[in-house]
Amino acid sequence: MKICVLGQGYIGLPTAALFAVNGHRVLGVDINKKVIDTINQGIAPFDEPGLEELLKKAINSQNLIIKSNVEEADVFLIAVPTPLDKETKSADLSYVKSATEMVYPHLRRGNLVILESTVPPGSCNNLLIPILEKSGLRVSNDFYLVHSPERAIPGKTIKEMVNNDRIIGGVDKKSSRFAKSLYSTFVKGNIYLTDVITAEFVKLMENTFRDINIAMANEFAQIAGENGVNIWEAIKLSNKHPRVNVLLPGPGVGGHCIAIDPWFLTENSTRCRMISLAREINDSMPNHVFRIVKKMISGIRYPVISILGVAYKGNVDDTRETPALKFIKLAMNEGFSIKIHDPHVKDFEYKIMELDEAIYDSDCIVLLTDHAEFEKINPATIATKMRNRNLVDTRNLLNVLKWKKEGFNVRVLGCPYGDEI
Ligand code: SAJ
Repeated sequence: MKICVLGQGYIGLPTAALFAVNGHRVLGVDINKKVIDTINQGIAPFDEPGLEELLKKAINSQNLIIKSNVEEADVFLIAVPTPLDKETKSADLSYVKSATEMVYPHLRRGNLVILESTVPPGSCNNLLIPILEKSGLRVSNDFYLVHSPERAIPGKTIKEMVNNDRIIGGVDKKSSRFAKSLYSTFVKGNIYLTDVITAEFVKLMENTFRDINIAMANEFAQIAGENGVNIWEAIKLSNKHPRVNVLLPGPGVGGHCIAIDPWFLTENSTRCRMISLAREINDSMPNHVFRIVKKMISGIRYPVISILGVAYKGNVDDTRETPALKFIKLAMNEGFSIKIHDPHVKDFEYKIMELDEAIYDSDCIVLLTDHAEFEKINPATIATKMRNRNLVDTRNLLNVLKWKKEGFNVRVLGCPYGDEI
């Protein structure tokens, strides 16, 4: 099959490479010239374990080429971003729309169109079909259409793309079956078929489920601290119950999915209370962390904070929707100086420094991201370079005893003061 994959980002690129190494001829399309050149040289434009190796294999097989224009193909797969319009809290479908506009002039009888981008329920029917039918072809009669939402978690994208179960929602059974046979070339998980709107809804439910459960963990963390309970220990024990699985608290929810998708579910509804409340709780976590920091270093004039980690989660270089940004803005608004270290992130709104520079003359380290590198930091070498020895760990990542031994005053999110072990 010839497959044209529109969008060469976090999902489109690994998907294109997986199809290519499994024998399909793949044309990857992107609007960014720099991304096109980088990928064609076999270099991954972002950090993802195993991606560069897979990409090299795909390029060497001569089954993958990246260009800026769509061409005729058997299958068109759309994997472009669907950001949140922050003012209206609704999906910005402009990229999906323009990708679909790029497809329809090349659409031929018997083609399959797959939408992988996350969209509000009804988007395939209301937005995609009318654009695709400008080709003069009719959906179901002349071409096939499915929504097959991606489910892979950044950091394990390739493994999960291959091994996770997949949902395919077609406009009709023929569309679903066509897509199933195609994905079966690399998906080892089960493939479940449904209708298109159910597939759209299921994807949003999954991420909303996670968001609500993280909000619950964040609320538990705040109550635990007030009650003299160590939340990390309490979660560990709760999760020994066979039907309980409490997630972990943190400085807030970031990333391109969980912090956004719940709004796609609520945008056409007037009934949503829990979903928006969970968003509110998670969005308020940077404020909570900042309150902890302020209390810890109150009285210090011209306070300097060193932030460890601005990626939205550990071991990735992605800062989209990172809660670190809100924390930084809150701190700067109150006159705090901020120095940032993140071993994964290259581009960010603020300067990223080496560890030594970021902690030099600082009054407090605030760990926001659970990068593995931070566990290896030796507090003894840090201690002498700081102006005051304070540490706030929002991920329960560090060995508190070791830091205390070096004279650090330590606070861990969700723990009463002095009980962070
Ligand atoms: N987080 C917590 N506590 C937790 C788990 C996560 O605070 O217990 C935070 C993380 O630090 C991060 C945010 O939540 O800031 C989201 O991280 P994540 O690892 O939960 O999820 P994503 O956004 O990287 O990927 C999610 C996944 N969805 C689900 O697990 C339901 C992934 O499977 C989806 O494919 C992806 O969204 C997507 O693209 O939709």
